Amino acid sequence: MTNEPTTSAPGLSGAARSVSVVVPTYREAANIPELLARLGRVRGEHHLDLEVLIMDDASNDGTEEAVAALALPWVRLVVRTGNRGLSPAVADGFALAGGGTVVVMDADLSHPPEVIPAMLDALDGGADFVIGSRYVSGGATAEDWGFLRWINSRAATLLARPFTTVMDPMSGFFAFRRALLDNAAPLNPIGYKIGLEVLVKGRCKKAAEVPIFFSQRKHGESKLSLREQLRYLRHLRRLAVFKYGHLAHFAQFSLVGFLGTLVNLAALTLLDGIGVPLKISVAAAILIAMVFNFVLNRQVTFSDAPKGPFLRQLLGFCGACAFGAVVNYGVTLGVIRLWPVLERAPQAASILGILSGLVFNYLASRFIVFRKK
Ligand SMILES: Nc1nc2c(ncn2[C@@H]2O[C@H](COP(=O)(O)OP(=O)(O)O)[C@@H](O)[C@H]2O)c(=O)[nH]1
Ligand SMILES: [Mg+2]
Repeated sequence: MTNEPTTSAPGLSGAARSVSVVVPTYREAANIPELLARLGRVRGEHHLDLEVLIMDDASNDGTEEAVAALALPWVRLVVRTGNRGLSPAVADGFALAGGGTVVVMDADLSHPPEVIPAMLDALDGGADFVIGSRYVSGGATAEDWGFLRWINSRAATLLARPFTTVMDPMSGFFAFRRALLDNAAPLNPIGYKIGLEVLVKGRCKKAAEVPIFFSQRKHGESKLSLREQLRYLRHLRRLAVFKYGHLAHFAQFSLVGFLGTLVNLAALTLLDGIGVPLKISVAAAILIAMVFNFVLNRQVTFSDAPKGPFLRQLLGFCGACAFGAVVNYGVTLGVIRLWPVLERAPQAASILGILSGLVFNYLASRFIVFRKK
């Protein structure tokens, strides 16, 4: 590729602003005419050099005919057959986008195209990422959105907090300068939230939000499934590792340890309740919790490590934990020896011991039991 000057250089006032609108579609034929009519109006009224890339996953529902019938020279339909999915479709759109600014929006008319000029203004004003936002003042969602979907969206938003402080990071309506992608880490769009992926991997510093009224989709149905929501959790995990490295792994390891404590207590309660002798209940509960922790760490925390033989890895993990217990013991007693006043409050020393044991367990797990290739 050559580096020709374009009319889209940021801040080049007067020249038409060049924009590529990427629209992922699957079975949206009924929405295409109105979407393109409204985009066409925005294009004309604001004198935008605007192209639309419809990234369709071979819907075979009349989408191709609907686009062909309108015969708009600024609209391009790409029918994809491989690597299906919303995020891959959008990522392919990025690669084809010729405009200096990229806008991503849904085809189902939930996202008002009329807001695009305001989004461009925000970029001109210094923002590096602009969101069409439901949750800033002036924004709203359609009335009959349903409580479940609302709470769901809110919870998902809260979970994204460690990565961004914007109010609506889940939005599928967003804009950024295409050049942002040149310096971004490789995108790994595994889930629905490609906007969040760009925001984090693009290391955006100044995100802005433009309020939108998020309408109920007019035709067709949503493809957002429960499976997508589980993939969202995996997506968050990857972003956490990208942004926080070891700290993210350590946090997961600690969370697993906390859950293991609950499992330990629950197992003890259960076994004791059904009359198992205490000495056996205590030992069995510890064992159950250890296996629980092992499995979760193997499948989740250290899923990036190659899976060794199950039993051998389990023994390694238990060995690491046993050493961790020794570290805990040593640190606790050491701290008490250092500050004899703590003899009356051994819990304080014990907390330091537990933390040291945790860190030791983490290091042994990460670098010995679940080491990466
Ligand atoms: N290319 C492509 N687009 C998709 C796919 N799934 C959803 N979309 C499009 O992505 C946008 C958002 O999807 P939608 O079902 O409305 O999700 P919701 O708004 O979260 O309910 C719409 O324009 C869909 O047509 C897919 O697998 N491939
Ligand atoms: Mg939708």
